[in-house]
Amino acid sequence: MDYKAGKYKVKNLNLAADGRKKIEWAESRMPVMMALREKYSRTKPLKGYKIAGCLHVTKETAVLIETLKIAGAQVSWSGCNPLSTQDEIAAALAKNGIEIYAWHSQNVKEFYWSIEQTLRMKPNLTLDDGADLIFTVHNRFPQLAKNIIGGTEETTTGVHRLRAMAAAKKMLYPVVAVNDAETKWDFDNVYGTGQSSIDGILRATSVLLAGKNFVVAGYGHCGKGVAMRAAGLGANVIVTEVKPTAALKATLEGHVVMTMDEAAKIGDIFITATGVKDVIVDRHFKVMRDGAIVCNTGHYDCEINIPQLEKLSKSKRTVRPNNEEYTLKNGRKVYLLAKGRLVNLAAAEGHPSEVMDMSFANQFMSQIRLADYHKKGTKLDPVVIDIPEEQDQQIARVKLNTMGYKIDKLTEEQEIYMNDYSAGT
Ligand code: 9W4
Repeated sequence: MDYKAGKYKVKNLNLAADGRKKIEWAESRMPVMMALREKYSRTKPLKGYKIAGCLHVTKETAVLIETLKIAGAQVSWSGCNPLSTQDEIAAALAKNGIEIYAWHSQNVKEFYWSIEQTLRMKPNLTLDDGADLIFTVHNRFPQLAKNIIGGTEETTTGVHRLRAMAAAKKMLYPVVAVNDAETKWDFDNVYGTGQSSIDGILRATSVLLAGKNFVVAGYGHCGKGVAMRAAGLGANVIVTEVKPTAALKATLEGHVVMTMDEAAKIGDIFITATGVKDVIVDRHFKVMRDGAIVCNTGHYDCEINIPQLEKLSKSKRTVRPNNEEYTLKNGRKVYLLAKGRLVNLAAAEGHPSEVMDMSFANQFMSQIRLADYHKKGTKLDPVVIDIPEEQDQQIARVKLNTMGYKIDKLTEEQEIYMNDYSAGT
């Protein structure tokens, strides 16, 4: 471990060169962040502001952190999940003078120790993914809240917890719900999860998808993205659902819909994306084809009932990284990927940088907006704040520009026509 009090604690500073190459790769794929960096490197709107951040230490997050610094902020960071920290990225950031406390496989005590270190600078802004930093301030260091203008929160779960806290009037400062921006959740879930889940399956198995029966459980945004990409690779997509409208959408997208009891008998590859437990259980495993592949891309690892799979099996062995072969008592083999945890994160690299580009542009712009409110003396209530529609449109516009696409603009006459209710049909 490399440790310098008040500066960093990371696994190994010698990994910095490798980490820097990965960060540079992410930069080359994150044009919106780079455009924002260029713009705000001159005006430095975050000068004088201290930001404590608690978010996955990845190559994309490094681009966010360094952009905050270039915009003038003093930054102190910890990871928000001990399994997501990439030690080479943490090393590269520490080497570049970023205050950071993060290493892979931290235990719970080390995890909260790291968060505490980031609070020693007495931040004016917080940045979260999962709200652990916000909750640490509220529960253990509430006196710090008087210096805090506001915070930003990245995820659905974090925003959910914060709304409950705001309803109970327990929030000490306002927090922007970054998750609820359309350029965040829609792109993360559909295109990010869609591609990275297929990526995880391919890295763990290297199977051909064309011609396979590919069963997607749950046709929410994530399931829709995975189904779309599997179909694009030539798989026969089968969707299982409990919600009639979602199932109907799946059929109109060209997928076949059936119950899991039916799909279990004919599927070659199964992926769960439902958010509920026990989607694939023992009666399904019992009827599966020999060689069936089973994985999960939902948030929790209980969608596939692994204890029941263990019970049905006479032996198991690891055949490839993130791929365990279970030999059932009926003689058939079932392959479980990434121990039923999120296959796109455990077996691949999560959302591609191009997708994180927009999520983190929302984080960055929200931090700037909070600082602007402060500069103007606007006092915000301690509630959950939504991202304004203009920010979504602005980020999408910059993204399109960087991709080289131009779009049309309404003429004045068209605007009048659109808003005129007197003209009739
Ligand atoms: N990563 C994660 C979580 C658990 C986990 C093999 C089984 C989320 C969002 C972003 O949670 C994240 N468990 C693992 S690896 C692993 C990784 N294993 C190892 O055995 C347990 C996570 C956001 N994000 C992207 O999606 C892309 N860049 C980002 O910043 C990152 C990580």
